[in-house]
Amino acid sequence: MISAERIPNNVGLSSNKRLQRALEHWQPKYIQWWRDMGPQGFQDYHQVYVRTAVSVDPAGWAHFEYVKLPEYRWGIFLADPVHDRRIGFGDFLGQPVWQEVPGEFRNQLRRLVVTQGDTEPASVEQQRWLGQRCPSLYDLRNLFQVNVEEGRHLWAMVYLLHSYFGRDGRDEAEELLERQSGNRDKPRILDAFNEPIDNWLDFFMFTMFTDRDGKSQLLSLSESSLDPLSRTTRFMLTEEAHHMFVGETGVARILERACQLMKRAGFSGDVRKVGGIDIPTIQKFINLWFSLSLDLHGNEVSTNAASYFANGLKGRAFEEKWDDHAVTEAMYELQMMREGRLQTQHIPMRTAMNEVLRDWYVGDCQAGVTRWNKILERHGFSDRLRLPDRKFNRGIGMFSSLHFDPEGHQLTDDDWQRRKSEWLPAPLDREYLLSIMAEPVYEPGKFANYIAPPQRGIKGAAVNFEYVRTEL
Ligand code: BYC
Repeated sequence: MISAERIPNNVGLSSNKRLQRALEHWQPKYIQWWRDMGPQGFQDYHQVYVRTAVSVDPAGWAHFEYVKLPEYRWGIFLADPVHDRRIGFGDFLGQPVWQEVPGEFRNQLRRLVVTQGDTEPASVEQQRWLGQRCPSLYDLRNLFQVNVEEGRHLWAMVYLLHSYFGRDGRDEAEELLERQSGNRDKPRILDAFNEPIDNWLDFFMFTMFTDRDGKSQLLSLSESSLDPLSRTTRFMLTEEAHHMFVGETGVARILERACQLMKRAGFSGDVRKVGGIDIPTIQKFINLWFSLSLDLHGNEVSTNAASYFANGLKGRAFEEKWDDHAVTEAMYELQMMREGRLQTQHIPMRTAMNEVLRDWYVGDCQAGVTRWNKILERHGFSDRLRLPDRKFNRGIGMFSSLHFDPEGHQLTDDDWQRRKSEWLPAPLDREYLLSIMAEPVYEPGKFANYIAPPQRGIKGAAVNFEYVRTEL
Protein backbone atom coordinates (compact mmCIF):
# COMPACT_ATOMS: atom_id res chain seq x y z
CA MET A 1 0.00 0.00 0.00
CA ILE A 2 1.43 3.36 -1.05
CA SER A 3 1.67 5.78 1.85
CA ALA A 4 0.73 9.41 1.31
CA GLU A 5 3.29 10.39 3.98
CA ARG A 6 6.05 8.98 1.82
CA ILE A 7 4.80 11.20 -1.00
CA PRO A 8 4.56 14.81 0.22
CA ASN A 9 1.74 16.38 -1.76
CA ASN A 10 -0.92 19.05 -1.91
CA VAL A 11 -3.16 17.20 -4.37
CA GLY A 12 -5.25 15.36 -1.77
CA LEU A 13 -3.52 12.06 -2.48
CA SER A 14 -4.81 10.35 0.69
CA SER A 15 -8.43 10.83 -0.38
CA ASN A 16 -7.90 10.14 -4.10
CA LYS A 17 -8.17 6.35 -4.37
CA ARG A 18 -7.91 6.34 -8.17
CA LEU A 19 -4.64 8.24 -8.17
CA GLN A 20 -3.31 6.14 -5.31
CA ARG A 21 -4.03 2.95 -7.22
CA ALA A 22 -2.36 4.28 -10.35
CA LEU A 23 0.74 5.36 -8.41
CA GLU A 24 0.84 2.06 -6.54
CA HIS A 25 1.33 0.42 -9.87
CA TRP A 26 3.84 2.96 -11.20
CA GLN A 27 6.00 3.71 -8.15
CA PRO A 28 7.80 0.33 -7.85
CA LYS A 29 8.77 0.62 -11.53
CA TYR A 30 10.05 4.11 -10.89
CA ILE A 31 12.20 2.92 -7.96
CA GLN A 32 13.56 0.08 -10.07
CA TRP A 33 14.34 2.57 -12.85
CA TRP A 34 16.08 4.87 -10.33
CA ARG A 35 18.25 1.98 -9.10
CA ASP A 36 19.12 0.81 -12.62
CA MET A 37 19.46 4.13 -14.40
CA GLY A 38 20.03 6.68 -11.58
CA PRO A 39 23.34 7.61 -9.88
CA GLN A 40 25.58 4.56 -10.16
CA GLY A 41 27.33 3.52 -6.97
CA PHE A 42 25.34 5.85 -4.71
CA GLN A 43 22.18 3.95 -3.96
CA ASP A 44 22.47 2.07 -0.68
CA TYR A 45 25.49 3.14 1.34
CA HIS A 46 25.48 6.92 1.02
CA GLN A 47 23.43 9.60 2.67
CA VAL A 48 23.11 12.89 0.84
CA TYR A 49 22.24 16.28 2.33
CA VAL A 50 19.41 17.23 -0.01
CA ARG A 51 16.37 19.44 0.00
CA THR A 52 12.93 17.92 -0.35
CA ALA A 53 9.91 19.91 -1.46
CA VAL A 54 7.34 19.60 1.32
CA SER A 55 4.89 22.41 0.51
CA VAL A 56 4.41 25.33 -1.89
CA ASP A 57 4.77 28.01 0.78
CA PRO A 58 7.38 30.43 -0.67
CA ALA A 59 8.67 31.08 2.85
CA GLY A 60 9.52 27.45 3.57
CA TRP A 61 8.75 25.05 0.77
CA ALA A 62 11.76 22.80 1.27
CA HIS A 63 13.21 20.70 4.01
CA PHE A 64 16.95 19.82 4.20
CA GLU A 65 18.09 16.47 5.57
CA TYR A 66 20.39 13.51 4.95
CA VAL A 67 18.66 10.95 2.74
CA LYS A 68 19.59 7.72 1.01
CA LEU A 69 18.75 8.46 -2.59
CA PRO A 70 16.25 5.65 -3.26
CA GLU A 71 14.42 6.79 -0.10
CA TYR A 72 14.01 10.39 -1.29
CA ARG A 73 10.43 11.55 -0.83
CA TRP A 74 9.42 12.47 -4.38
CA GLY A 75 6.34 14.63 -3.91
CA ILE A 76 3.53 16.06 -6.03
CA PHE A 77 2.83 19.77 -5.81
CA LEU A 78 0.70 22.32 -7.61
CA ALA A 79 1.37 26.03 -7.08
CA ASP A 80 -1.53 27.75 -5.31
CA PRO A 81 -4.52 28.41 -7.56
CA VAL A 82 -5.02 31.95 -8.86
CA HIS A 83 -8.54 33.18 -8.10
CA ASP A 84 -10.71 33.49 -11.21
CA ARG A 85 -7.76 32.78 -13.52
CA ARG A 86 -8.57 33.47 -17.19
CA ILE A 87 -7.00 32.24 -20.40
CA GLY A 88 -4.23 34.73 -21.16
CA PHE A 89 -3.63 34.31 -24.90
CA GLY A 90 -4.83 32.77 -28.17
CA ASP A 91 -8.31 32.19 -29.52
CA PHE A 92 -9.96 31.66 -26.12
CA LEU A 93 -8.47 34.77 -24.53
CA GLY A 94 -10.42 35.91 -21.46
CA GLN A 95 -12.40 32.69 -20.94
CA PRO A 96 -12.05 30.78 -17.63
CA VAL A 97 -9.10 28.37 -17.58
CA TRP A 98 -9.82 24.63 -17.79
CA GLN A 99 -9.73 22.25 -14.86
CA GLU A 100 -10.14 19.24 -17.14
CA VAL A 101 -8.61 18.45 -20.53
CA PRO A 102 -10.91 19.48 -23.41
CA GLY A 103 -11.43 16.48 -25.71
CA GLU A 104 -10.38 18.35 -28.82
CA PHE A 105 -6.96 19.23 -27.35
CA ARG A 106 -6.31 15.97 -25.59
CA ASN A 107 -3.73 14.67 -28.07
CA GLN A 108 -1.81 17.92 -28.26
CA LEU A 109 -1.74 18.33 -24.49
CA ARG A 110 -0.71 14.74 -23.94
CA ARG A 111 2.11 15.19 -26.41
CA LEU A 112 3.36 18.32 -24.60
CA VAL A 113 3.20 16.63 -21.19
CA VAL A 114 4.92 13.50 -22.47
CA THR A 115 7.70 15.50 -24.19
CA GLN A 116 8.28 17.53 -21.05
CA GLY A 117 8.14 14.39 -18.88
CA ASP A 118 10.57 12.49 -21.12
CA THR A 119 13.39 15.00 -20.57
CA GLU A 120 13.38 14.58 -16.80
CA PRO A 121 14.42 10.92 -16.42
CA ALA A 122 16.59 11.34 -19.52
CA SER A 123 18.80 13.85 -17.74
CA VAL A 124 19.21 11.55 -14.71
CA GLU A 125 20.27 8.76 -17.07
CA GLN A 126 22.74 11.00 -18.87
CA GLN A 127 24.39 11.99 -15.60
CA ARG A 128 24.46 8.64 -13.85
CA TRP A 129 28.23 8.05 -13.93
CA LEU A 130 29.33 11.53 -12.86
CA GLY A 131 29.40 10.72 -9.12
CA GLN A 132 32.43 8.53 -9.74
CA ARG A 133 34.42 11.54 -11.05
CA CYS A 134 33.19 14.33 -8.80
CA PRO A 135 35.39 17.34 -8.01
CA SER A 136 34.15 17.59 -4.37
CA LEU A 137 31.44 16.48 -1.97
CA TYR A 138 29.76 19.86 -2.43
CA ASP A 139 29.47 19.23 -6.18
CA LEU A 140 28.46 15.61 -5.65
CA ARG A 141 25.59 16.78 -3.47
CA ASN A 142 24.54 19.34 -6.08
CA LEU A 143 24.53 16.66 -8.77
CA PHE A 144 22.27 14.46 -6.66
CA GLN A 145 20.04 17.42 -5.77
CA VAL A 146 19.52 18.09 -9.45
CA ASN A 147 18.92 14.37 -10.10
CA VAL A 148 16.30 13.86 -7.39
CA GLU A 149 14.46 17.01 -8.48
CA GLU A 150 14.44 15.92 -12.12
CA GLY A 151 12.98 12.71 -10.73
CA ARG A 152 10.32 14.79 -8.96
CA HIS A 153 9.57 16.64 -12.19
CA LEU A 154 8.94 13.27 -13.79
CA TRP A 155 6.49 12.58 -10.95
CA ALA A 156 4.82 15.92 -11.69
CA MET A 157 4.18 14.93 -15.32
CA VAL A 158 3.15 11.41 -14.34
CA TYR A 159 0.64 12.92 -11.92
CA LEU A 160 -0.89 14.86 -14.83
CA LEU A 161 -0.91 11.80 -17.09
CA HIS A 162 -2.58 9.62 -14.45
CA SER A 163 -5.06 12.24 -13.34
CA TYR A 164 -6.17 13.78 -16.64
CA PHE A 165 -5.41 11.42 -19.52
CA GLY A 166 -7.05 8.12 -18.50
CA ARG A 167 -5.73 4.87 -19.89
CA ASP A 168 -3.53 6.52 -22.53
CA GLY A 169 -1.95 8.58 -19.78
CA ARG A 170 -1.17 5.45 -17.75
CA ASP A 171 0.46 3.84 -20.79
CA GLU A 172 2.51 6.96 -21.47
CA ALA A 173 3.65 7.01 -17.81
CA GLU A 174 5.01 3.48 -18.24
CA GLU A 175 6.78 4.40 -21.45
CA LEU A 176 8.53 7.30 -19.75
CA LEU A 177 10.45 4.65 -17.81
CA GLU A 178 11.08 2.48 -20.85
CA ARG A 179 12.74 4.88 -23.27
CA GLN A 180 16.41 5.40 -22.40
CA SER A 181 18.85 8.17 -23.12
CA GLY A 182 21.11 7.19 -26.01
CA ASN A 183 19.38 3.83 -26.54
CA ARG A 184 19.40 3.01 -30.23
CA ASP A 185 16.02 1.27 -30.25
CA LYS A 186 14.15 3.33 -27.67
CA PRO A 187 15.85 6.74 -27.43
CA ARG A 188 14.55 9.74 -25.51
CA ILE A 189 12.31 12.02 -27.60
CA LEU A 190 14.47 15.15 -27.94
CA ASP A 191 17.98 14.96 -29.31
CA ALA A 192 19.95 16.81 -26.61
CA PHE A 193 18.76 14.20 -24.11
CA ASN A 194 20.47 11.41 -25.98
CA GLU A 195 23.91 13.04 -25.79
CA PRO A 196 26.34 11.49 -23.31
CA ILE A 197 27.37 13.57 -20.29
CA ASP A 198 30.53 11.92 -19.11
CA ASN A 199 32.50 14.76 -17.58
CA TRP A 200 31.74 17.67 -15.26
CA LEU A 201 32.24 20.38 -17.85
CA ASP A 202 29.44 18.77 -19.88
CA PHE A 203 27.35 18.62 -16.70
CA PHE A 204 27.82 22.29 -15.82
CA MET A 205 27.13 23.37 -19.42
CA PHE A 206 24.07 21.14 -19.51
CA THR A 207 22.68 22.65 -16.29
CA MET A 208 23.50 26.15 -17.58
CA PHE A 209 22.08 25.81 -21.09
CA THR A 210 19.79 22.79 -21.26
CA ASP A 211 18.16 23.35 -17.88
CA ARG A 212 17.61 26.90 -19.10
CA ASP A 213 15.59 25.46 -21.98
CA GLY A 214 13.70 23.76 -19.16
CA LYS A 215 13.08 27.25 -17.81
CA SER A 216 11.94 28.55 -21.24
CA GLN A 217 9.56 25.67 -21.75
CA LEU A 218 8.24 25.65 -18.18
CA LEU A 219 7.62 29.40 -18.38
CA SER A 220 5.59 28.91 -21.55
CA LEU A 221 3.70 25.90 -20.17
CA SER A 222 2.96 27.78 -16.94
CA GLU A 223 0.86 30.14 -19.10
CA SER A 224 -1.28 27.19 -20.22
CA SER A 225 -5.07 27.29 -20.11
CA LEU A 226 -5.00 23.81 -18.59
CA ASP A 227 -4.79 25.02 -15.01
CA PRO A 228 -3.27 21.87 -13.44
CA LEU A 229 -0.47 22.00 -16.07
CA SER A 230 0.09 25.67 -15.34
CA ARG A 231 0.18 25.14 -11.58
CA THR A 232 2.48 22.10 -11.78
CA THR A 233 5.01 23.81 -14.02
CA ARG A 234 4.93 27.01 -11.96
CA PHE A 235 6.11 25.07 -8.94
CA MET A 236 8.74 23.17 -10.99
CA LEU A 237 10.31 26.53 -11.88
CA THR A 238 11.09 27.05 -8.18
CA GLU A 239 13.40 24.03 -8.22
CA GLU A 240 14.78 24.73 -11.70
CA ALA A 241 16.48 27.93 -10.49
CA HIS A 242 18.96 25.94 -8.37
CA HIS A 243 19.85 23.72 -11.34
CA MET A 244 20.89 26.72 -13.41
CA PHE A 245 22.76 28.08 -10.38
CA VAL A 246 24.73 24.82 -10.27
CA GLY A 247 25.62 25.18 -13.96
CA GLU A 248 26.46 28.85 -13.98
CA THR A 249 28.53 28.79 -10.79
CA GLY A 250 30.17 25.50 -11.79
CA VAL A 251 31.53 27.06 -14.98
CA ALA A 252 32.34 30.27 -13.07
CA ARG A 253 34.43 28.30 -10.58
CA ILE A 254 36.27 26.50 -13.41
CA LEU A 255 36.98 29.89 -14.99
CA GLU A 256 38.11 31.36 -11.68
CA ARG A 257 40.53 28.49 -11.24
CA ALA A 258 41.73 28.75 -14.85
CA CYS A 259 42.54 32.42 -14.21
CA GLN A 260 44.45 31.58 -11.03
CA LEU A 261 46.41 28.88 -12.84
CA MET A 262 47.07 31.10 -15.87
CA LYS A 263 48.62 33.69 -13.60
CA ARG A 264 50.75 31.05 -11.95
CA ALA A 265 51.83 29.56 -15.28
CA GLY A 266 52.67 32.97 -16.70
CA PHE A 267 50.00 34.98 -18.53
CA SER A 268 50.23 33.13 -21.80
CA GLY A 269 51.00 29.77 -20.23
CA ASP A 270 49.01 26.76 -21.32
CA VAL A 271 46.73 26.14 -18.42
CA ARG A 272 46.44 22.45 -19.29
CA LYS A 273 50.06 21.99 -18.31
CA VAL A 274 49.07 22.86 -14.74
CA GLY A 275 45.91 20.79 -14.76
CA GLY A 276 43.31 23.49 -15.43
CA ILE A 277 40.65 23.79 -18.11
CA ASP A 278 41.67 26.32 -20.74
CA ILE A 279 39.38 29.03 -22.13
CA PRO A 280 39.28 27.58 -25.70
CA THR A 281 37.98 24.28 -24.29
CA ILE A 282 35.36 26.08 -22.21
CA GLN A 283 34.30 27.96 -25.35
CA LYS A 284 33.90 24.70 -27.31
CA PHE A 285 31.58 23.30 -24.66
CA ILE A 286 29.53 26.53 -24.70
CA ASN A 287 29.25 26.15 -28.49
CA LEU A 288 28.08 22.57 -28.15
CA TRP A 289 25.50 22.88 -25.37
CA PHE A 290 24.11 26.23 -26.48
CA SER A 291 23.50 24.95 -30.02
CA LEU A 292 21.98 21.68 -28.79
CA SER A 293 19.70 23.63 -26.48
CA LEU A 294 18.66 26.04 -29.25
CA ASP A 295 17.43 22.95 -31.09
CA LEU A 296 15.22 22.11 -28.12
CA HIS A 297 13.05 25.10 -28.99
CA GLY A 298 11.89 23.39 -32.22
CA ASN A 299 11.64 24.69 -35.80
CA GLU A 300 11.70 28.41 -36.53
CA VAL A 301 8.47 28.13 -38.46
CA SER A 302 6.11 25.68 -36.80
CA THR A 303 2.44 24.95 -37.30
CA ASN A 304 2.56 22.94 -34.06
CA ALA A 305 3.68 26.03 -32.17
CA ALA A 306 1.02 28.17 -33.89
CA SER A 307 -1.67 25.74 -32.96
CA TYR A 308 -0.45 25.39 -29.32
CA PHE A 309 -0.68 29.17 -29.07
CA ALA A 310 -4.05 29.51 -30.83
CA ASN A 311 -5.54 26.81 -28.60
CA GLY A 312 -4.13 28.34 -25.43
CA LEU A 313 -1.96 25.33 -24.59
CA LYS A 314 1.47 26.95 -24.57
CA GLY A 315 2.10 30.70 -24.33
CA ARG A 316 5.16 32.90 -24.42
CA ALA A 317 7.54 33.40 -21.50
CA PHE A 318 6.01 36.12 -19.29
CA GLU A 319 2.95 36.44 -21.53
CA GLU A 320 1.68 39.32 -19.38
CA LYS A 321 4.57 41.52 -20.55
CA TRP A 322 3.27 41.48 -24.13
CA ASP A 323 0.58 43.94 -25.27
CA ASP A 324 -1.14 41.78 -27.86
CA HIS A 325 -2.25 38.38 -26.56
CA ALA A 326 -4.40 37.28 -29.47
CA VAL A 327 -1.57 37.70 -32.01
CA THR A 328 -3.84 37.31 -35.03
CA GLU A 329 -2.29 40.11 -37.11
CA ALA A 330 1.23 40.51 -35.73
CA MET A 331 4.15 39.54 -37.93
CA TYR A 332 7.63 38.37 -36.96
CA GLU A 333 10.83 39.29 -38.74
CA LEU A 334 12.76 36.14 -39.45
CA GLN A 335 16.12 35.57 -41.13
CA MET A 336 15.57 32.82 -43.69
CA MET A 337 17.68 31.20 -46.39
CA ARG A 338 16.26 32.00 -49.82
CA GLU A 339 18.09 30.90 -52.96
CA GLY A 340 21.26 30.35 -50.97
CA ARG A 341 21.18 33.79 -49.33
CA LEU A 342 19.98 35.02 -45.95
CA GLN A 343 16.95 37.26 -46.31
CA THR A 344 14.59 38.90 -43.87
CA GLN A 345 11.04 37.62 -44.23
CA HIS A 346 7.91 38.60 -42.37
CA ILE A 347 5.91 35.63 -41.18
CA PRO A 348 2.78 35.46 -38.98
CA MET A 349 3.99 35.63 -35.40
CA ARG A 350 1.87 32.66 -34.35
CA THR A 351 3.91 30.38 -36.57
CA ALA A 352 7.12 31.88 -35.15
CA MET A 353 6.32 31.15 -31.49
CA ASN A 354 9.26 28.74 -31.13
CA GLU A 355 11.54 31.50 -32.39
CA VAL A 356 9.96 34.05 -30.04
CA LEU A 357 10.71 31.78 -27.09
CA ARG A 358 14.20 31.18 -28.46
CA ASP A 359 14.74 34.97 -28.46
CA TRP A 360 13.92 35.07 -24.77
CA TYR A 361 16.22 32.11 -24.18
CA VAL A 362 19.19 33.63 -26.03
CA GLY A 363 18.87 36.82 -23.96
CA ASP A 364 18.82 34.85 -20.71
CA CYS A 365 21.90 32.83 -21.78
CA GLN A 366 23.73 35.98 -22.84
CA ALA A 367 23.25 37.49 -19.37
CA GLY A 368 24.97 34.43 -17.89
CA VAL A 369 27.90 34.61 -20.33
CA THR A 370 28.32 38.31 -19.52
CA ARG A 371 28.61 37.38 -15.83
CA TRP A 372 31.30 34.78 -16.70
CA ASN A 373 33.25 37.39 -18.65
CA LYS A 374 33.38 39.59 -15.55
CA ILE A 375 35.63 36.94 -13.97
CA LEU A 376 38.09 37.16 -16.88
CA GLU A 377 37.94 40.92 -16.69
CA ARG A 378 38.52 40.99 -12.93
CA HIS A 379 41.66 38.88 -13.39
CA GLY A 380 42.92 41.20 -16.11
CA PHE A 381 42.60 38.80 -19.04
CA SER A 382 41.49 40.04 -22.43
CA ASP A 383 39.93 36.71 -23.55
CA ARG A 384 36.13 36.72 -23.68
CA LEU A 385 33.59 33.92 -23.91
CA ARG A 386 30.70 34.31 -26.33
CA LEU A 387 27.57 32.58 -27.53
CA PRO A 388 27.97 31.24 -31.06
CA ASP A 389 25.65 32.49 -33.78
CA ARG A 390 22.22 30.85 -33.74
CA LYS A 391 22.88 29.17 -37.07
CA PHE A 392 25.97 27.36 -35.80
CA ASN A 393 25.79 23.54 -35.43
CA ARG A 394 22.02 23.29 -35.66
CA GLY A 395 20.34 19.90 -35.89
CA ILE A 396 16.74 21.16 -36.01
CA GLY A 397 15.25 23.92 -38.12
CA MET A 398 16.05 25.54 -41.42
CA PHE A 399 19.79 25.83 -40.79
CA SER A 400 20.22 22.17 -39.92
CA SER A 401 21.10 21.13 -43.48
CA LEU A 402 23.75 23.88 -43.80
CA HIS A 403 26.98 24.71 -42.02
CA PHE A 404 28.02 27.94 -40.34
CA ASP A 405 30.97 29.00 -38.23
CA PRO A 406 30.37 30.49 -34.74
CA GLU A 407 30.26 34.00 -36.28
CA GLY A 408 27.45 32.89 -38.59
CA HIS A 409 29.41 32.71 -41.86
CA GLN A 410 28.30 29.94 -44.13
CA LEU A 411 30.76 27.11 -44.78
CA THR A 412 30.99 24.36 -47.36
CA ASP A 413 30.64 20.76 -46.15
CA ASP A 414 34.37 20.26 -46.60
CA ASP A 415 35.29 23.37 -44.62
CA TRP A 416 32.95 22.30 -41.86
CA GLN A 417 34.44 18.79 -41.67
CA ARG A 418 37.94 20.22 -41.69
CA ARG A 419 37.36 22.88 -39.08
CA LYS A 420 34.60 21.70 -36.75
CA SER A 421 37.03 20.44 -34.09
CA GLU A 422 38.22 24.07 -33.70
CA TRP A 423 34.74 24.93 -32.44
CA LEU A 424 33.32 21.77 -30.92
CA PRO A 425 34.83 19.38 -28.35
CA ALA A 426 37.16 16.94 -30.09
CA PRO A 427 38.05 13.45 -28.78
CA LEU A 428 41.35 14.81 -27.44
CA ASP A 429 39.55 17.50 -25.43
CA ARG A 430 37.29 14.87 -23.88
CA GLU A 431 40.27 12.63 -23.16
CA TYR A 432 42.01 15.50 -21.39
CA LEU A 433 38.95 16.28 -19.26
CA LEU A 434 38.53 12.65 -18.28
CA SER A 435 42.21 12.50 -17.36
CA ILE A 436 41.90 15.37 -14.86
CA MET A 437 38.62 13.98 -13.50
CA ALA A 438 39.75 10.37 -13.19
CA GLU A 439 40.18 10.56 -9.41
CA PRO A 440 37.01 11.60 -7.58
CA VAL A 441 37.44 13.93 -4.58
CA TYR A 442 35.43 12.62 -1.62
CA GLU A 443 37.20 14.43 1.23
CA PRO A 444 35.10 17.19 2.86
CA GLY A 445 36.38 20.67 1.99
CA LYS A 446 38.76 19.40 -0.74
CA PHE A 447 38.34 20.39 -4.40
CA ALA A 448 39.81 19.02 -7.61
CA ASN A 449 42.63 21.14 -8.99
CA TYR A 450 40.60 22.40 -11.99
CA ILE A 451 37.81 24.07 -10.00
CA ALA A 452 37.72 26.77 -7.32
CA PRO A 453 35.68 26.22 -4.14
CA PRO A 454 32.27 27.93 -4.04
CA GLN A 455 31.91 31.18 -2.16
CA ARG A 456 29.55 29.59 0.33
CA GLY A 457 28.04 26.24 1.20
CA ILE A 458 24.47 25.02 0.88
CA LYS A 459 21.74 26.41 3.14
CA GLY A 460 24.19 28.06 5.54
CA ALA A 461 26.36 24.94 5.91
CA ALA A 462 30.14 25.37 5.60
CA VAL A 463 31.94 24.67 2.33
CA ASN A 464 33.73 21.80 4.10
CA PHE A 465 30.50 20.29 5.43
CA GLU A 466 30.18 16.55 4.76
CA TYR A 467 27.46 16.90 2.10
CA VAL A 468 27.56 13.21 1.26
CA ARG A 469 28.43 10.71 3.96
CA THR A 470 29.00 7.01 3.87
CA GLU A 471 26.94 4.77 6.06
CA LEU A 472 28.96 1.86 7.30
N1 BYC B 1 14.70 16.90 -31.12
O1 BYC B 1 6.95 21.93 -35.23
P1 BYC B 1 8.22 21.62 -34.56
C1 BYC B 1 13.70 20.37 -19.58
C2 BYC B 1 10.39 17.48 -33.88
S1 BYC B 1 13.91 20.81 -21.19
C3 BYC B 1 13.97 15.97 -31.78
O2 BYC B 1 9.21 22.69 -34.47
P2 BYC B 1 7.30 21.76 -31.95
C4 BYC B 1 14.86 19.80 -18.87
C5 BYC B 1 9.02 17.72 -33.32
O3 BYC B 1 8.73 16.83 -32.24
C6 BYC B 1 12.31 21.32 -21.75
N2 BYC B 1 12.84 16.26 -32.47
O4 BYC B 1 7.94 21.03 -33.15
C7 BYC B 1 16.11 20.32 -19.07
C8 BYC B 1 8.14 17.50 -34.51
O5 BYC B 1 7.95 16.09 -34.72
P3 BYC B 1 6.76 15.53 -35.64
C9 BYC B 1 11.45 20.18 -22.22
C10 BYC B 1 12.44 17.55 -32.49
O6 BYC B 1 6.35 20.77 -31.41
C11 BYC B 1 17.21 19.73 -18.41
C12 BYC B 1 8.96 18.02 -35.64
O7 BYC B 1 10.31 18.03 -35.18
N3 BYC B 1 10.11 20.63 -22.48
O8 BYC B 1 12.67 20.52 -19.05
O9 BYC B 1 6.81 23.11 -32.27
C13 BYC B 1 17.01 18.68 -17.56
C14 BYC B 1 8.46 19.36 -36.07
O10 BYC B 1 8.97 20.36 -35.20
C15 BYC B 1 13.13 18.56 -31.83
C16 BYC B 1 9.57 20.77 -23.69
O11 BYC B 1 10.19 20.47 -24.69
C17 BYC B 1 14.32 18.20 -31.13
N4 BYC B 1 15.08 19.10 -30.47
O12 BYC B 1 8.55 22.05 -30.98
C18 BYC B 1 15.74 18.17 -17.36
C19 BYC B 1 8.18 21.32 -23.75
N5 BYC B 1 12.50 19.73 -32.05
O13 BYC B 1 5.53 16.29 -35.30
C20 BYC B 1 14.66 18.74 -18.01
C21 BYC B 1 7.25 20.51 -24.56
C22 BYC B 1 11.45 19.47 -32.83
O14 BYC B 1 7.20 15.79 -37.04
N6 BYC B 1 7.65 20.37 -25.96
N7 BYC B 1 11.39 18.16 -33.09
O15 BYC B 1 6.73 14.06 -35.26
C23 BYC B 1 7.40 21.28 -26.90
O16 BYC B 1 6.85 22.32 -26.63
C24 BYC B 1 7.75 20.94 -28.32
O17 BYC B 1 7.68 19.57 -28.44
C25 BYC B 1 9.14 21.42 -28.77
C26 BYC B 1 9.25 21.13 -30.30
C27 BYC B 1 9.34 22.88 -28.46
C28 BYC B 1 10.26 20.61 -28.11
